[in-house]
Amino acid sequence: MDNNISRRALAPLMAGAGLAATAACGPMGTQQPASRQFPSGFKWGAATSAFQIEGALDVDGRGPSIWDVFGGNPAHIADGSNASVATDSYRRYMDDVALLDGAGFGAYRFSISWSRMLPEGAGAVNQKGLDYYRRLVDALLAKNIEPYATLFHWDLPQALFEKGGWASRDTPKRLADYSALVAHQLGDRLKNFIILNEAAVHTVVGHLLGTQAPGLKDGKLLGPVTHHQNLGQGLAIQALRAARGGLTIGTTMALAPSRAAGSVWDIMNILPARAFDALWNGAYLDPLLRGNYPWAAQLIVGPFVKDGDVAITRQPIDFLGVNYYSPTYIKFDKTNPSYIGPGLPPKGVELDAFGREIDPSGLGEMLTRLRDDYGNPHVLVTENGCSDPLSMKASAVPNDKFRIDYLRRHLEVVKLAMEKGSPIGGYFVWTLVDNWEWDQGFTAKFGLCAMDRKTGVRTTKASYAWMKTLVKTMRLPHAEV
Ligand code: IFM
Repeated sequence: MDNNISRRALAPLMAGAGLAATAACGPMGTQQPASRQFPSGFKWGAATSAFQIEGALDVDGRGPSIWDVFGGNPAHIADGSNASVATDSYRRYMDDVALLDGAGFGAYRFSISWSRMLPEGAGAVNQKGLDYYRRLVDALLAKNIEPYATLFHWDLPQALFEKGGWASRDTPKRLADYSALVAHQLGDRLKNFIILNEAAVHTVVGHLLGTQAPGLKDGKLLGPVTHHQNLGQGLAIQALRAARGGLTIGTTMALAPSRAAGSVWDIMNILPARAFDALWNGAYLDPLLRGNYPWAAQLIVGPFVKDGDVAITRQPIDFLGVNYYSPTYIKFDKTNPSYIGPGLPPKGVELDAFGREIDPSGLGEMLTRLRDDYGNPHVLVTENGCSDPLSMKASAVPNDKFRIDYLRRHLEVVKLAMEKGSPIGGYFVWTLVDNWEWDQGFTAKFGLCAMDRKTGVRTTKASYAWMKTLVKTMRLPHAEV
């Protein structure tokens, strides 16, 4: 791919890259599971990330991240907002814990802000930052909610970016050091770790399209940024295991089927769609689970892979986190050196507020591939959800039937996959409270709960009550007629 692909064109393609408001999520049939009863022990949770919820960016010694810099420029953000308050969760984390507890969730996926722990990305620890995560973890444990901490959810410390960011071979080592630090300091109570969040999105949207931090538009960065995140992940897994035993370690990927755009007659779209699959899915799955790169990804990462690297990227994991939103559509583009161009979903398909196609079968497709082609790893669905219609207004949709429908249909696919032999241990909704959705600012609202931005007060939506019943009964309701 080249940096002449516009963000608008790729918007329907990618999780993590949102754009035009079209409609909220709506109904569509899927193959039904034999039983709607989830097994006991199945984990239910909600997922968030530090930069999207914490606020308090310059409080208690936190250092800046690349998102402070990129998101601090109103021109980069749809509504010109910033994350200086977000959902104020640095101060209001007990409100979040109460909501998780109220829904009966047994797990919470949050991320640790690297630059709150290590303001320079390395070196001296910020004790107050550490204390915050200790308080959060303890508050969760007090309510029997299992903490799952993501170590890198896109908010690279600015100091490391200035030393080369993910283009540098040093950043993987810094990730490993930071991971070891978290394990040493918090691992007595925090047992579940997710190393990376959606590395493909960070690579492509942050370094090629430039519409998310660090805001670069340089196709030459695809190779090093992809490989160094994989390398850092491998080193971080090793570092966590060396730091202490008894940890449960995984990572989270934005998996998406890559489909040839157009009709069956558009056969020239097939090869670019396969190549995109290799860059989006294979370039992260294969080094971790197989110890190599798919052929098409080799072409871009090859020059950066040193002897011994793939032995590091391939690590045993306890679970693979699957984030799923929609399939991608790709077409042949002769103006692009890679011949990969963004295509559109078929006409008439349902789109969510982000212009992402709503297609739960795409989740089923990726779960089947994990089962058949990748050794059937233990899976947690670590993100899935949809936004209210995008709006500059503060108000959310309290009776969010479209979200209930969206969650139900994706959960039918999860259950079906389990019945076909996929070891899926849990499901985390994205997200708990409407938060700061990156370059879309506050215009997108993915929460089970709304928040009054003036008071910080949270109110539950209908989907929260629906999830609460599901968690209690473990039984997936049928569609309301
Ligand atoms: O908000 C994001 C999250 O940070 C990563 N996955 C997709 C979500 C919704 O766009």
